[in-house]
Amino acid sequence: MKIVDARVIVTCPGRNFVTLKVVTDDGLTGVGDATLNGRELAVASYLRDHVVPTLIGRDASRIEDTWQYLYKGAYWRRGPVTMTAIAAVDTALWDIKGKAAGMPVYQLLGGRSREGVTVYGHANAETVDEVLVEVARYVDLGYKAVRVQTGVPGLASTYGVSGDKMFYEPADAAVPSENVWSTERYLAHTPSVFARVRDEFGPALRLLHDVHHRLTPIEAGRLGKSLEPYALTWIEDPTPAELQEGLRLIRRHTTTPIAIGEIFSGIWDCQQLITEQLVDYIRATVVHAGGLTHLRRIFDLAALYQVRSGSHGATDLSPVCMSAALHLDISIPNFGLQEYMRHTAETDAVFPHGYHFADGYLHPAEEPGLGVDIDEELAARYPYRPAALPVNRLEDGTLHSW
Ligand code: KDG
Ligand code: MG
Repeated sequence: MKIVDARVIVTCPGRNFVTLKVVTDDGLTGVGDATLNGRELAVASYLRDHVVPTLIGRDASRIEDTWQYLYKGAYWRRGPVTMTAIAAVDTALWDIKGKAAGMPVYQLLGGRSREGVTVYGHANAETVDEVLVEVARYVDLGYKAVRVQTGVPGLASTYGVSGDKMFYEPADAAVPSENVWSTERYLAHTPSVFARVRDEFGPALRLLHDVHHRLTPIEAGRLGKSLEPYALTWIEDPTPAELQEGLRLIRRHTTTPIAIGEIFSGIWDCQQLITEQLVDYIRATVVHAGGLTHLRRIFDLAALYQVRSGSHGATDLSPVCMSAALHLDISIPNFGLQEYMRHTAETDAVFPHGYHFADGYLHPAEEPGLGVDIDEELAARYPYRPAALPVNRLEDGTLHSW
């Protein structure tokens, strides 16, 4: 089963996606997501110029060996561009292996550990009154878990709060737009949001909140403590995590669970967070953390330390990534939650897929492989458009974490 072709497809059906399609000499094809929001063309070039030439003639069945070849062989290890490129190849090879075996990929990963993948949606609005309506909308759709974000009184705009409710898109301009941030205003406001939401929806609904890396560890400890009465499932990215030991400080001050990892590209970004039990959920995902092969390694380590998965699933991760993530989610013992931001109809048409949502759960496709493809003709109708994520400044103009 030799690789005879590998194509990098860049398309923008409403937002940019990069996809790798691998073809074998016996006519099988596999797809892998290679989208790195705001840095798409860097990964496209990495794949086209440096990876694809090494794939031609390679045995498509050798997934682990190919992973090691791309990781160790490049000399330059880790980093989001490299790990996203490796993820695309790895995902495409798992897709091919499933098709060759005549089984959905989750069967090759050990089979089902649950009936469905519990997902959470994003309720966001400028005011608390408005966000209650958004939460109700998710509850009516059957969701068991909802992430809640609101604007902050006194701030003109807040990352994570958008006009378009179901298809939220943060990469909004070719040159980054700018938001202004105030930790003082945010910490004063946020507990009142969750007091209202908990009061309105009762104890059973799982509530989550994303801090988008805005706080220092001690500020995050204060936020977690102030949210304890509202029993959140997690606060996400309370602080940037390059300094893994920084999470110890948050742990000393609050029992609110912590989820972290959507920008992680591999196991070395989180091994201390996991082995010291400094987080409760690890949010790394297939496309940015080296594919199914490497993400499973992270989740296996996490399982030893009672840390659950909570994979990133925003709109900038294509349906190819979502398809792959669901095969892992349904099979691993320590699954926690899966984020699910819906894609637009244009995106769904470019990436026909077999996974479906029902009553708060996503279900992976049952066909051989990952159960997703890219319609290359349709994709070609949507040329790349530069789009970057916003940056964030404090009120005095200091550049801040986002
Ligand atoms: O590309 C960045 C987005 O995917 C991210 O900001 C969304 O924080 C996010 C989330 O949790 O979905
Ligand atoms: Mg997030």
